[in-house]
Amino acid sequence: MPLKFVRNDITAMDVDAIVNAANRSLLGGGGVDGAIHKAAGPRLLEECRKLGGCEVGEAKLTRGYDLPAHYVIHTVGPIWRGGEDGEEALLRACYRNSLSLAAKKRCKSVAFPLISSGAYGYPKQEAVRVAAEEIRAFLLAEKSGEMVVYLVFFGGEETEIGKTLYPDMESYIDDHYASLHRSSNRRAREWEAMYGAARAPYEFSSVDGFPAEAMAQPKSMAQPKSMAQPKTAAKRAASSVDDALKNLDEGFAVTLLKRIDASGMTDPECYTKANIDRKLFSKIKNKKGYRPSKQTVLAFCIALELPLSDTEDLLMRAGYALSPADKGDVIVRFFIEKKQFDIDKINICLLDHDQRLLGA
Ligand code: AR6
Repeated sequence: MPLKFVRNDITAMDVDAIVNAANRSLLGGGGVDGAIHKAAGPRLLEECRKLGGCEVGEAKLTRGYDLPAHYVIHTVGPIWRGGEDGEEALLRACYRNSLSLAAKKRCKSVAFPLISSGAYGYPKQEAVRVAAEEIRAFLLAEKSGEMVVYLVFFGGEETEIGKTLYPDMESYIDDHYASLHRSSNRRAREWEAMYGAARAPYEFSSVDGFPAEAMAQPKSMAQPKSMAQPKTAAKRAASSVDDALKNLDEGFAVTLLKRIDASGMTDPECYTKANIDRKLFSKIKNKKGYRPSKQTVLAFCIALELPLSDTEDLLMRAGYALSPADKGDVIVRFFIEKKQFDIDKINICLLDHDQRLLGA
């Protein structure tokens, strides 16, 4: 049921069906169409010849032949003519019709390229928005809840969604992440001058608003063995540790479930919005001591539209913190501060910056 953004050559994807951005003849062409025909071998063209072409917005299915994918769904995107020619409705129809063909064939995994966004000139970030909206709407309505849909970005393809929709994002990253690295480099140089390169520690300066715990400690601050505590003091420390353990805060799973109840969402509404599949959610809910990944925790925070302080609390309960040393964290923090909780937009910005994506 999740929508996943990946960078890949679609012909290499081992899924039930890949979608081809074809032309109306269905007899092959350049771009992804050419790549699919080349990888599938000549039998694909033979089958395509029997299909009698395809109208814009519609979709037809063939076998995948030499491809790892079992099927190819051929759809014909609109040519971009400035946006006043019904392009968006036609592009939406491409995704809808391809997905319903895939569902009819009981496909559990489908991969799409960014239809129309190459030779047909559809502006890339608009093409991504339409694709993500249509796929998500389909997945929300899907009865079986089993399909995984990939939106495939090719090579270094960038959507620049961050730069265009959020022009202040790059300067935010620069202020919170790049400046940190600049100052850490400066500190490293100072240490090098004093102690030589071999001893220069990995040290961060404090950065506005980020908790001190998120900062790495220089190795030189670790307590030497000779400073170990005497036995009685150790005993006292042990009993106070026991006391402290008795008063442990609620763990991640309990807090998450309470927050879902408080939000008014059902569990499936929440994990779908978080781009998490049912299996993972039930692991979190039922498996005692299960520790989800940081990206999973953040996905729930975004789905629940939590403000920064609550996000930090939920992260902490799973043993994580937002770090200024992590570009992905800085990007997520930017969206939370802006109260922008669209996980697809966040993931596309993360992908543009080569960071790990939220959710499944
Ligand atoms: N894997 C994944 N995505 C790819 C691949 C690949 N191997 N190759 C290209 N893309 P385009 P369109 C991306 O031009 O705009 C053909 O000649 C590419 O970066 O393939 O719908 C047809 O026969 C872009 O994001 O398709 C039609 O005549 C996306 O696929 C016409 O082009 C779509 O680019 C269709 O044009």
